[in-house]
Amino acid sequence: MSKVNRFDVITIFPDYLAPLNLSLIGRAIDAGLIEIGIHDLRDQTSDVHGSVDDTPYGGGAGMVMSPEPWGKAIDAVAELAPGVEHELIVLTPAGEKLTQDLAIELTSSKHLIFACGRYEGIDVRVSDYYANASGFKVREVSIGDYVLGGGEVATLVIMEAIIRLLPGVIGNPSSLDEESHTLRDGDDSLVEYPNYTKPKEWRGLSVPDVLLSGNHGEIAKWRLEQAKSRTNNRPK
Ligand code: JCH
Repeated sequence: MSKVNRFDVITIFPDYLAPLNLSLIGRAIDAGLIEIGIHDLRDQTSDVHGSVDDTPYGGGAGMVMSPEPWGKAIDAVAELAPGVEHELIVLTPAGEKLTQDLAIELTSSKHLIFACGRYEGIDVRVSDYYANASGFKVREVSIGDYVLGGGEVATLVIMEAIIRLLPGVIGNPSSLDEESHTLRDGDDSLVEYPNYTKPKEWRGLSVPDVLLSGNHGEIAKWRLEQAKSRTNNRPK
């Protein structure tokens, strides 16, 4: 299966994406596993002020991002990955919720383009236009039911969730299918079981005896029970 190898992010705050050069993602870039481009939306404006927003039709508070700078920016970054399908991710609190299953699905895309709005968001005709443009797939995505100031932090979250799944990015690939939200009980995904490491006793707290028993069957059974009770007792 083909995997993502190019990400482009369009934003009016390119510095917000600086953390992409650190840690796991930075190493994936340095190793040549992925390419990332960060693009300033204002580079696509023609007026001296670099205007990217305007008042909403129909009235109401706040400003809405104008469609044309977005159209120019998206057309330009699409040319950076010729001959593959472009998947445009528009961040919005109203989008499809990010889950581990969605992150896994997005690893199959060859070119992901993240549109990071600000203000009250982007004129919806940008999503509508590219949804009907040949060579594009469009998704509106949210990372959870709370309101951020813009799409940049949501993009960091989604990119990290995807990139750590790509072959070669994590040293120990078996740690991927054992972890939180991939542990399964039949069809249901479970949260992680609790972890312990040395020392055996710390500030009066002991490691459960079963984990010191060397009995791998009992350990697996205990971990599954812990994961189930944590899943069922988690608030909301
Ligand atoms: C965003 C905003 C009030 C939007 C502008 C662009 C994503 N999960 C998640 N939470 N928040 C976002 C997100 C993504 C992109 C943008 N804003 C700010 C503020 C709005 O309506 C009341 C909509 C927020």
